[in-house]
Amino acid sequence: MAEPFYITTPIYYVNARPHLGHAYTTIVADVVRRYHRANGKDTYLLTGTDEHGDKIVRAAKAAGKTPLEFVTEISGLFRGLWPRLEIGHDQFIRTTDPSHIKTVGEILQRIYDKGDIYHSEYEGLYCFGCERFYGERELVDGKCPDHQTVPETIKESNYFFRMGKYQDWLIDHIQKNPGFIQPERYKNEVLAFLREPLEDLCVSRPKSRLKWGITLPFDNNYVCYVWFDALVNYISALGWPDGERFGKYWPAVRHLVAKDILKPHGIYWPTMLKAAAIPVYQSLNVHGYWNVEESKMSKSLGNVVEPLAMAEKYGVEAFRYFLMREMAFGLDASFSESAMVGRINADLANDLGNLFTRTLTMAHKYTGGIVPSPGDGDAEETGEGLRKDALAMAAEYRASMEGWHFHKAIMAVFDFIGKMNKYVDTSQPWVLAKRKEAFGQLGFVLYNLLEGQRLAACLLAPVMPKTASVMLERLGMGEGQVSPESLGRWGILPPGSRLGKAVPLFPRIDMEKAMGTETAPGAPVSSGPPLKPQVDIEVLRQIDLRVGKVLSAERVPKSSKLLKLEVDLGEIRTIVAGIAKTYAPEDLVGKNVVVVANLAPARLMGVESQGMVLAAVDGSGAHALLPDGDPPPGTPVS
Ligand code: ME8
Repeated sequence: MAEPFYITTPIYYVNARPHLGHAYTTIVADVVRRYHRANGKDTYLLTGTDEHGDKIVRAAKAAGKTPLEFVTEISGLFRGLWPRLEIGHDQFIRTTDPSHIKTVGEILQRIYDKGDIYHSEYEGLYCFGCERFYGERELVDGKCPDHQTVPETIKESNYFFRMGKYQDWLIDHIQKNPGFIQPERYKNEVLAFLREPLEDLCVSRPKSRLKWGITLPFDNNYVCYVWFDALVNYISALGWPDGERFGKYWPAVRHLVAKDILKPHGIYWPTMLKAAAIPVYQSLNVHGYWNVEESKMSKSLGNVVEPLAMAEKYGVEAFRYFLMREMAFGLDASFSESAMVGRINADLANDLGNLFTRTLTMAHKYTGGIVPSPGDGDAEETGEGLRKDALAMAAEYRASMEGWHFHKAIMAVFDFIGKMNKYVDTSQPWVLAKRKEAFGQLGFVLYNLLEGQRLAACLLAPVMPKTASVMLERLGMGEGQVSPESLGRWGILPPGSRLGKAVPLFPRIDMEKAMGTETAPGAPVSSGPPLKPQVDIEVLRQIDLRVGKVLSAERVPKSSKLLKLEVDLGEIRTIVAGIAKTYAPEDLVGKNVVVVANLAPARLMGVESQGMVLAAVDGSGAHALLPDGDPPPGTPVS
């Protein structure tokens, strides 16, 4: 029976549309799934949406919808996005699914019956943005580290999970199972946290404050804390306790998350499982954060990357390739469209694409479009090197994929592609083709090149499935070509089989045109990201737009994107705007801009921004809206 391999993504909050970060995690899950499936494992990929809690209620209200209407709509955006990014999930779970709600109730009841959930009065510091209590030592300068707001002291009667009781067990488990949390730095982070006494976890919210949640089975006046509810998705999806899939895939599970949710996954979840007497998951795999042009991705900076827009502009395969190649798993990375275009041109169009067309064109010209036999060449003369390089590369690739070092695996393949390009130059098939006595040699060289690309295609298939499929089809391999044997062996391509015609795999992108308004050649035309859900006029009226006159402007140190402006709105505000790529500071002084005047202040690169300048944002930068005439500062915009 095939070894089970269960991989999960976080279930994403439906308070906002999917962005680059969500796409990255889910693409990684898909790449891992495809790799292990090609290696003969029985894989199962779970993703979904996290739909309860206060955050969602507030977002639904702002959109003028009921929570259920709202979550159904946004959840649909996530569900609809994944197939368009070539992600093949096996299941999409929603925390509003009745079967999930039932399982959460059963787990709560089980832990309660065991005596590990108790009722108590609690006074603590509560961050409404995070929907949780904070301990003093978790705050930074007395503020929530995520929201930069001072938490409110609230006193409430609530239910608590005896998490502290499992602290020693958890430390021991992490130490005895080295791959339990990886990479190492995140394991160390969890262990560092566990050096202090672990407090019990508040797992309820009174219905007087929050109704949008799962009612506690033992007290109708409370709903379940959203994290306790959400984490259970990983087993409710499999039909815990006696579903067939649960029996098959649990606990062979690899959870995949970013560093923002290390604590719930590294501490709450294993202790919850332990308390409920369910085997603990196999591993937690944690990646870093994508920034955009070195700034944190945020709505207020207007730099949120829409995955679909990128994939439509540059092609899904190139987008997947860039994300997997650019980020070292575990570390932060920076996204920029120009870096992506650079990589597409250098790696995909030049190195891979040219090699592929060059080789097929030569094979059609010199061997009549038939895979030649390698046997007739002189290995000494032409170098056994390529075969050895290929096998060493395949081994390095495998070790890197198994260790979640995806960028290294890809680098190994592209290093080999570079070697093949050099091999063409040094072996000079066009010279061999001129000498009859060198025909055996020519066949040997061409076979090596074709077989090398067959192997490269198989190894790149998890990241770029369609490209790999086109390559394999042109190389004369039929459907279902990526088998466990095909990934580490040489000599799979059968001599005598017919080759397809050369096709350009990745057209070169004109950087200037692409970064302007034009779309890349060959890519479907996109007229900007899809429209957001409709809002009621009342929602719009809540936003106070004003004319402001820019009094002064300067660059924000260490940022290529941000300008710090002093703006007169009738009162003087400091506003940080992501428009430094489009405007020199002196261009803006004396200009009128449109400002969102009632936006909550936010810190950007250490500067408090007290509003937001409206701008049209496209691939070339952010173009501020500059009203005509000279309306006085503070004039409302409607
Ligand atoms: O935390 N870079 O949902 P969420 C990389 N519902 N990955 C990013 C990212 C970035 N800048 N931003 C987000 C929740 N992500 C909970 C999870 S699980 C039981 C409940 C990705 O919508 C990354 O995977 O805030 C991160 O962990 C996740 O989105 C957070 O998604």
